Amino acid sequence: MQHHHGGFMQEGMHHAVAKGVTLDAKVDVAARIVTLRVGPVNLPANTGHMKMPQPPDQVWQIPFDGWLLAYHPRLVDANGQAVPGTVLHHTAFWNENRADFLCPNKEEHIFGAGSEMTDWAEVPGYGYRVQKNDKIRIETMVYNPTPTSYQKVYLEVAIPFQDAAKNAPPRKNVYPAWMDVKSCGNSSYDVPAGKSEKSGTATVKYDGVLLGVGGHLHDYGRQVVLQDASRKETVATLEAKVNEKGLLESVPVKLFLDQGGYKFSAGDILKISATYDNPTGRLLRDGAMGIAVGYFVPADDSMMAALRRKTPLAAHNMAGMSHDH
Ligand SMILES: [Cu+2]
Repeated sequence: MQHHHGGFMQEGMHHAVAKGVTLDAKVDVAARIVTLRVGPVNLPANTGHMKMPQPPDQVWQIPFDGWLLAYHPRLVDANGQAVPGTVLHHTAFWNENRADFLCPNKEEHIFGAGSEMTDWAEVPGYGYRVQKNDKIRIETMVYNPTPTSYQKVYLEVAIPFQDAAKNAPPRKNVYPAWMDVKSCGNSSYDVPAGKSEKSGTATVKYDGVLLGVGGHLHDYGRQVVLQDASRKETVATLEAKVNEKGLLESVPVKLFLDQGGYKFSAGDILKISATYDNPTGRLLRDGAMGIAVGYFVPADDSMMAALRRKTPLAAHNMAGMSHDH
C-alpha cells in the first residue's frame, strides 16, 4: 500500500526492515514516568542509514489524559549498557490524532532527537497536552558510522508526565514548533561536498511566544539560524559542536524564558537557514536536515483545538506495515 505521511525522514526511501522490533511502554504511576523502549536492532560497524535495516514505525497509545513534560532519550544494549548516541540517525514522535500547527499537512510532531541525543528538559508550568488513546507514531532510524558493531540496541525514551485527573495545577500547553529549511516538505535533503547553505520559510498563523529554540542537524552540520523575516530580526543563531571529523556532537538551546518568550504574531514569516561543511568530497544523498525546534505557547489556546483530527490522516495501523513506501 502506497501512502504518504509527511514523515521526518523515511518518505521516498526504501530500506530493508529490521525484524523483531517491538515497542514496550512501562508506566511508573508513582514516579509519573513512562519509559518507552524500541528495539532490539543490530548495528554492524561502518554502515550508513540507507544500507541499515530500519525499525518499522511503532505506535504508542497514550493511557491517560494529561501532559507530557519532558523527553530523555538514551540508547542501551540488552544488558542495559549505554550505547553511544552517534548510532541514532534520529527518532521522531508524531501525534496521529492532531495536525501540526505550523505544517497542518503533517501530523503534530511532538518530539525528535538525533545523534546529538537532545534531551528535552521540563519547562516548569508547561506541558504537551495529550488525550487518552491518542496514537503517537514513533519513527526511528539508525546507522553506525563507528568501527564498532553493536548488538541488540534499544532506544529508550523516558517521559515524565502529569495526569490531568490528579490533583495538581493544570499545565499551560506548549506546541512543538519545527521550523524547517524544507518548509513543510520532507525534512531530508542532499548535502553537496564542501560548504553549503539551505533556507526555507514557515508562516506563523497564531499570536504567541516561543519559549526557546534548539536545532536539529545531521553530521557535518554547522549552524542553524532562525529569523523573523517580517520583523527583520534574528531570533537565534545556533552553532553546532562537531568533532574533528565534522560529526555532530551537539546543538545548543537558546531560552527566552526570562523575557517571557520571543513574541510571534499571526502572519509572521520565519526564515530558517542551515549550513553544512561536508569534508567527504562527495554529495551525501538525503544526508542533511536543518530544523530549528522550539516550544510555542499560543496567546489563545482554544484556537489550537481545531488541530485535532477526527480520523488520522493516513492509516499507520500496524507496526511493521508502514515502513516501505
Ligand atoms: Cu534528522
